[in-house]
Amino acid sequence: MKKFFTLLLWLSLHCSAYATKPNIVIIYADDLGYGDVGCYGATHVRTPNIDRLARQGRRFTDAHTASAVCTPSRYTLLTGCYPVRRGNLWSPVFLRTPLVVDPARTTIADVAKSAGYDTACIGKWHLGFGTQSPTDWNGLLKPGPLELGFDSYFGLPVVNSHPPFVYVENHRVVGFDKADPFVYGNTAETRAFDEKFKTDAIGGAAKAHKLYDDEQVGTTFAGRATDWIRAKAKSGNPFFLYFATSNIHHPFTPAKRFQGTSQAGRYGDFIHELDWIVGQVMNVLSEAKVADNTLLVFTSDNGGMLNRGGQEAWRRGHRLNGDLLGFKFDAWEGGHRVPFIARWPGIIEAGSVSDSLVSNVDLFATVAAITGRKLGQAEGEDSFNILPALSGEPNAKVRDHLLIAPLRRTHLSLRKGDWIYIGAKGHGGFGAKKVGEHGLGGPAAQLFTGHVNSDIEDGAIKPDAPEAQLYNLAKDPYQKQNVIRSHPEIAKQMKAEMQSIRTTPTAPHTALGL
Ligand SMILES: [Ca+2]
Repeated sequence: MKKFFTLLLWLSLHCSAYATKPNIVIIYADDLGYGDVGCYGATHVRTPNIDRLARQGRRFTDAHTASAVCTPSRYTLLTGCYPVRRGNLWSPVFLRTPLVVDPARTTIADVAKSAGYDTACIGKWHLGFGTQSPTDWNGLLKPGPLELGFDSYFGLPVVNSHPPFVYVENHRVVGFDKADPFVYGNTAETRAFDEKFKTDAIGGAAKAHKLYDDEQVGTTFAGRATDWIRAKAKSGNPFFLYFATSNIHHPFTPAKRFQGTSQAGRYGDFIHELDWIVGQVMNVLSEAKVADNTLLVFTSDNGGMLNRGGQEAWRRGHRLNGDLLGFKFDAWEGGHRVPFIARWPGIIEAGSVSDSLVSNVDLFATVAAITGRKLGQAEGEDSFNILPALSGEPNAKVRDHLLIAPLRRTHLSLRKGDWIYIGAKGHGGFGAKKVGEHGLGGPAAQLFTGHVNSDIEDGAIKPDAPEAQLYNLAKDPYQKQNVIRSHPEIAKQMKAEMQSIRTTPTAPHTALGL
């Protein structure tokens, strides 16, 4: 067996040696936390398809998104570059924001495209369109996904919680009629759901809005993705699909058939729909007889969020991020440690578990390695090829550090070995203080969750808490004890290294030590 994996490792390093270029499908869930699926410990939801994927592939326990926030996390996946290099990309973008990725930059889709792949993006975009602010939703939405290496795009242009609540296909809003244009400042004709916001930011375009039914988004995306895979499998050309689901971002709007099916409220029901979507993709790969020649990666853009749906799930006993401290947006582990499963029959050992440190930023160099695309210095400059950890020994070390960006720039963090250094006190994310508020998080949330941290007392940061934080995750995975005062030299070194990485790209595109 070891010889087999050594051979695979050799192949992974001389990757054009793959006889047939494998298809690559990345399912990028939204806000799915470390504890949100069965194979990562969830007991109040059922995820038979995702669990089956883990049994057929490799499940990672130490996978992190390089940002704890939707937009910068997606930027990182597409570019293989830390969002701190992109200027002020710390927050989600909304309907007025131009495209945040420079079309001149090489994207993961460009990498696949240049290796002869057919490429598509289906689902949530959330990276802006065009070059002007505010975005002209009545015109051509360009540059967008098609200018970043994707042959086609269909999906939700921003995010399911914020307008416009329409679909976009390639360069146009679906169902757009110039006789009934979008009008900024009007109220959209769209269904109301809790935790769906700003419906008065843009209106008009009644027909386009009518085509968007919140409870049909998951079904629609699954249909589009499976149709595309089926067609491409028939063509015989290798394909690359970036499939970004709306599940499980608020508002929680699963189709009727999933409502009331979980023990974690509407939050859990939305996970059930996500699991069904993953099952649809797995089924179509099998039916089209391409499952054996497809790398299927399932992961999330950031950790679970303690919004109102998350609070309801928590009350019912569901633990969004398992026992990890913190939530989406945070520098704490709950913000960015995510499920990450990879299946590639015959290449990735079925049912294996890896504790290697990996990140979404690494998918870029990994896709380049698989497709045989050589990378230049300015392409995917923070991305490591994680193939040795995918296809080789489960605990192969592919990177020893990772820069992690939460919502607040003061809390930029560096993971190095077992240590994580966080540049300020507290969580660095959303900070609403009352239960029932959408943005509940940080120290105040601990009165609700019962989390324990040495810097926090009675839901507030202690007056004498240190200015920054240091945790040894091997000894203290749930970040109960900030040990920065016991290890000032480690903190000092990591702080300096963090600043150095900020200014200097880090990755040689290969795995560490190879
Ligand atoms: Ca997200």
